[in-house]
Amino acid sequence: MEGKALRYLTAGETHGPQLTAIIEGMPSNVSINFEELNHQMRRRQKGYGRGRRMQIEQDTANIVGGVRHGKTTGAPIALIVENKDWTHWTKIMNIEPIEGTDEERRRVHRPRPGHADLNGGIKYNQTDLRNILERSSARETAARVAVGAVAKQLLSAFGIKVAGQVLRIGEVEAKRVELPIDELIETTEASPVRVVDKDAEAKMIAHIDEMKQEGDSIGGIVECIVEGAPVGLGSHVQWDRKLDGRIAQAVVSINAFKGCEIGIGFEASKLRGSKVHDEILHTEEKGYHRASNNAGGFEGGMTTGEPIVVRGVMKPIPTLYKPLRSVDIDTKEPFTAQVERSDACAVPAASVVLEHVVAWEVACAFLEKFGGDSMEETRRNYESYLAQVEQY
Ligand code: EPS
Repeated sequence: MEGKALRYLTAGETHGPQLTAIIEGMPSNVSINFEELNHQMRRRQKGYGRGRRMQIEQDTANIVGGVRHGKTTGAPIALIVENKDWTHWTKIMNIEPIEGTDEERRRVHRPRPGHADLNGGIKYNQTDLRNILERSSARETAARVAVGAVAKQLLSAFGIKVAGQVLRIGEVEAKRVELPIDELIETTEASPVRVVDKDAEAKMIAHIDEMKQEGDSIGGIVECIVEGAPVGLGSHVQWDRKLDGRIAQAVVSINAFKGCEIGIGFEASKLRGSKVHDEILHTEEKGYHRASNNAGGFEGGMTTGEPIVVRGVMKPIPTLYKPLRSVDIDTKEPFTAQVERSDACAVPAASVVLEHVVAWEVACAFLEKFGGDSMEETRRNYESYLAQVEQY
């Protein structure tokens, strides 16, 4: 994080009073549309396969610092997202010491396979695994969407648009349809599983129902597309300035994500070079552009000016109604995990999270390249660069 033009931190527990995020480095005079911000928050809550918790929460991102009269001031932006569920957890999550039995304290001593429970318990020397699971919960992605939604508003002022779609849920693969970005945004928004392919949509819903009935969960593949980013964001000169590498780190940091692909990704391993690399063309109207976009908008860790295409793979949610074997940390005896409230599938929501973490990384690279303490300064720098690109 050191040295980045733009950075953020989040804090807060899933059943605590709120999630908190601080964004540092946003220039002044970025217009903030609160309705749009909360539209993004609501998008993350939707999706077929979500559990009972989402009936409790109605997420809004409240800005409590760094914005005045609808515009950023250049000061750190502080955002809070309330947990409505907190009212049921005031005793259990109290910051003061509490009296009570293990049951009353809801002490967790049975680590769930696939969660941070056991490793976190060992590492932080906690005998109550709640102190791990409260923070490792994917509830934290609400804060990341709030932060990414601010980044999206910066990008949108420069004509950069971000969309997402679901490509796979468990055994069901959706056909990948190329659509203009606005149409992609509209079509996926109207789908309960965020797909364009209607045949796949029905099969995915049935697949989620089947998993739910069996007390199981299911993962999938989600894709994010960023259109309108100029050539030259990121850099080939140093490993940690390669923007595709930074995006991969951000993607795998999303709860339950296990991998990332850029462009045709792993598919490139099967094809010969002449079928993979994107030929370079030049016309008066478009300037430099590519005959294809297998590279997903990146060469040498820098944007090519073609759309950025990023995919992430999400494992099935590990909180299962169908228990897996584990060991009690008190007794070291085997047990099969107790039933917990859970989502059978959160892949549609994860596609919204993916959009926001990718948007954030692009916004960081954008401000690293163009700098500026105010939007006016950033815009001058951006436009002067575009004029240079046109001359090249
Ligand atoms: C989550 C478990 C569930 C999900 C939660 C992520 O919450 P709870 O433990 O309260 O039942 O609903 O997701 C969210 C709250 C959210 O906003 O996405 C987990 O263990 O990761």
